[in-house]
Amino acid sequence: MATERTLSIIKPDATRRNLTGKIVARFEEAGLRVVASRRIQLSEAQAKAFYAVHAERPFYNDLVKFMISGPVVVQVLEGENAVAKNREVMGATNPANAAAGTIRKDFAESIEANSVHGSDSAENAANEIKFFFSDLEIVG
Ligand code: RTP
Ligand code: MG
Repeated sequence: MATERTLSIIKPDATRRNLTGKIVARFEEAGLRVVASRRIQLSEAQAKAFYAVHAERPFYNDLVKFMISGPVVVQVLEGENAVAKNREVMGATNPANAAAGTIRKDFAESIEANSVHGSDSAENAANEIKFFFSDLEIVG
């Protein structure tokens, strides 16, 4: 399996509770490396654009509001099988269904305030990484 990159977001519920370091440690312990990182406040337009694939879903407006409710940490994670590995470490979308030892099981507040985002395919990862970072900002 070749080295892969994925886009991770530490969401506002987690930055608010000062969990950034604890969450990054989970990724690092799983063999993923942070090769780009920035703490930002998303604008409404940015959040809407980032989640455009969910525009028709009933939770879209609430999700956008939540994602702009505080700072987020956007990161590129690199490693073997990074997309799948990251999602394994994150756990299921709804913390009630997340496996023991996953980030969402241990930290998420609800299905919406679920602490982390991770790209769901290599193709989406490439687009999501481009959304936030230029090539020069990613140092592997
Ligand atoms: P993510 O994109 O954040 O990594 O999460 P995911 O793939 O596990 O979940 P997805 O279906 O892509 O949904 C994106 C985010 O929308 C919020 N959500 N709320 N209220 C609801 O029923 C609901 N369902 C999803 C969550 O914040 C989810 O992570
Ligand atoms: Mg998703």
